[in-house]
Amino acid sequence: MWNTIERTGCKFKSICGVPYTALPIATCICVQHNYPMLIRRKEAKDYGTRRMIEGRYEEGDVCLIVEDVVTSGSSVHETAESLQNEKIQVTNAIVLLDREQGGKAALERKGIKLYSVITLSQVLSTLQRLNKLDSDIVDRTNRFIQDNRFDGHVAVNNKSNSSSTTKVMSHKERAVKCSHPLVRSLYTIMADKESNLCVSIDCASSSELLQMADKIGPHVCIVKTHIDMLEDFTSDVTKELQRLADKHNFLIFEDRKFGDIGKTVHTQYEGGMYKISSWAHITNAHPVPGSGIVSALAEVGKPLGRGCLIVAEMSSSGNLATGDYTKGAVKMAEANKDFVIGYISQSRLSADHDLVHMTPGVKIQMGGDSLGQQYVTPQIAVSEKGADVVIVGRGITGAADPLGAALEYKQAGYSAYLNSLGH
Ligand code: 5BU
Repeated sequence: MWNTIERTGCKFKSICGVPYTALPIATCICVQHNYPMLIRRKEAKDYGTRRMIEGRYEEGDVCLIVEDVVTSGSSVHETAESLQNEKIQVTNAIVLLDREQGGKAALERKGIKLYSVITLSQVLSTLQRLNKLDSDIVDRTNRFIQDNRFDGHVAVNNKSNSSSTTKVMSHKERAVKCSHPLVRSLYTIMADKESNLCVSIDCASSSELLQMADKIGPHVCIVKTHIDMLEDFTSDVTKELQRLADKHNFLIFEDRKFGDIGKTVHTQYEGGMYKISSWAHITNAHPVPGSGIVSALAEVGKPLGRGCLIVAEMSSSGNLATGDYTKGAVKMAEANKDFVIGYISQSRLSADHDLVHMTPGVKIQMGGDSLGQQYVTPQIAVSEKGADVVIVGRGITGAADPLGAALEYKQAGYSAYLNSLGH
């Protein structure tokens, strides 16, 4: 919680825990970081001189509120009111877990910005990804949260209130409504990190790959690899990559582009030196061998909760993935949604919200390279080509300042997404 407070950069003079569960948390933070602690009396004040707020404070002081769980936000608000009655200012609150039932928005309406260490969707998607929670519980929990949102102090049933006019579904909505758990995880990450950016780290050195993933990881929803480009591969690289994926909350996409008969791809996906299925959340396949490729990869990947993208279109000039080939690819994905989570595409191919469209060939400087790659800007990829996720390689990894470039691509891709929602 302290790390989150520090990251927000918010300034305050004292700290007040919402009684009672947050009192020990506030106490520890105050002791460890040397802040005065204020205590709000919860009991009704029945005799005159007793103050509702105990501790050392002056009029105009700014106090940070600490809470363990926020649902409607009413406990935080009550504590803020007691402090404000003493002319203590409250503009920020920190909570360990935001149950995402409207508390954050309700507090914001009262002028209090709520920061959370973790949200309930993050908890659910993480536990599900690690196979610690089955999808039935996740579905029921998501449904409960959706149907029990708070507006002020009144629970609003979303079903009777769903007068949404936007045609494009938001990441948040897709995080709840999509059927594949991995897709829900992906959209949860995208919503939480406000990023529809996948960075493609195509390099020959393991340390370069890991350093770049560590640096750019906080700003992307996916890190894409070509693991067979590494000259010094050992299984430690993929272990470390998984650690970074947990640390920075991104998914790993091994851009293997399987393209052989079922029996062969089964072994290539599960075994060999790279053991791709054991560490890559997502991989992809060419549809050219027919649907046997999907069945074979699914045999390996489905029990592990993995997902596969079908390469339905390509970015390189003169490629043959067009017309009926692309149509066949679209059908193959739609018929195998238990394992296929979407497409690598250059246009919006399916109206099915369960299928993610990821688009490579993206660079702010349009044009191409000398070997046939063709680029469009992140704006065009999202708003004209219908990309849900933009895949950027050299635009970021080849920049003088890869972190600065990643932030620029993240901003460009995300604002194009917000525009598509009509925001
Ligand atoms: P670039 O550096 O942004 O050009 O890298 C693009 C990445 O996406 C690279 O790893 C390609 O292998 C990958 N890619 C692509 O560029 N175009 C395609 O149609 C497909 C994959 Br499929």
